[in-house]
Amino acid sequence: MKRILVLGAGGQIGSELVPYLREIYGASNVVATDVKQCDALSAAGPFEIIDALDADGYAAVVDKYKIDAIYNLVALLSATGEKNPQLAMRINMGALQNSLEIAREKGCSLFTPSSIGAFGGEFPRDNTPQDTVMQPNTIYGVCKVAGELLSNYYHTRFGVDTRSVRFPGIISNVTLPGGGTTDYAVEIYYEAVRTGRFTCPISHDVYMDMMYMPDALRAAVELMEADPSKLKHRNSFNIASMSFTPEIIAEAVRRQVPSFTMDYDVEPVKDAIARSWPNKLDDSCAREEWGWKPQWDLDSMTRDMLAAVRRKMDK
Ligand code: AKB
Repeated sequence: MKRILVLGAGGQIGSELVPYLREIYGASNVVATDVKQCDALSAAGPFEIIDALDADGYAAVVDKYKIDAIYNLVALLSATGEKNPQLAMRINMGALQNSLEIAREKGCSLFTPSSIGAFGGEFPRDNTPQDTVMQPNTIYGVCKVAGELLSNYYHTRFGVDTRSVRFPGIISNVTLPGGGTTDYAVEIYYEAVRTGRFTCPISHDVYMDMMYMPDALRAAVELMEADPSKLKHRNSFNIASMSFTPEIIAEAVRRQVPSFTMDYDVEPVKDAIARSWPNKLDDSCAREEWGWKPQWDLDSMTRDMLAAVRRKMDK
C-alpha cells in the first residue's frame, strides 16, 4: 500500500483530497500536513505541521512515515500572487524545490498541480493545445511554467516520478478557495443561496475552464496511478470538463433559482488575468495517455453545489 503525504492539506483542494485518498488507501496511510493545525483532517488520520520552506522539517516527516508519494498543493493563487509577487515566488517555488529534492533523495513520486494559469501570451485561446506557447504574465503562472519544466527535468535527469495536471478553476463546497481569479464561480453559489444575488468581478463574456472538485480529485489520483509506459507527457496534462462565462453560469444558477440576479463590478486585475488564460483547453492527450474523462457538467454541478451549500447554511 502506498504511503502518501499531502503538503498544504488545509486548502481548497487538500481538504477534500485527503479524505478521498484516505478512502482509497486507508486513513493511516495518508498523512495530512499544513503550516497550521487542521482539526477536521487531524481527527480522521495522521496529521503533522510542516512549513513547506523548512526542508529539514519536511524531510523528517517523510522519513517518520516512510512516505513514497507526495501531493504538493502549496501555492499562493493568481490574484493574491499579484498583490505580493515576491512572497508568491518564495512560497510557490520554495515548496516545489523542497518537494523535488525530497522526492529525489527519498525515492518518492510527486504530484504538483499546474493550472490554466500557466498559459499566457499569444496562444490559441480556443481548444488550447497540450503543447503551445506558454508566456504567462502573472507570478503564479510563471511559477507554474517553471514548475512544469523543473518537474520534467527531475524526471529526465534524476528519474523522479513527477506527474501533474493543469487544473481549471476548481469549484467546491468544503473549503473556500482564496485569492484565485476563478473564485467567482464558487462565490456565486454561496451568494445565490445566501442572498439570491451576486456581484461578479469578471466581465460577462470571459470564458474560462472550470471543473467540479470530484472530477479534479479523480484526475489527480488516476494520473498518479496511470501506467508510466503510456505517458508521453508528464508535467503537465491539460484536463477539461466545462468552460463558461459569468453569463452562462448565472443562467445555470437561474435554472435552479429563478429569482437569482447578477450584476457586475469588474476588478481590472482579475479581469485581465482571466482574459490572458485559455477559453477552453484541448485535453485529448490526457484522454489518450491515461484515460481521462470528466463526469460532471455545468447543470449537474450546479444542482449539487446549491444542495451542498444549502445544507451547510442550514447547520
Ligand atoms: C486561480 O484562479 O488562480 C486558480 C487557478 C485557475 O489556478 N483557481
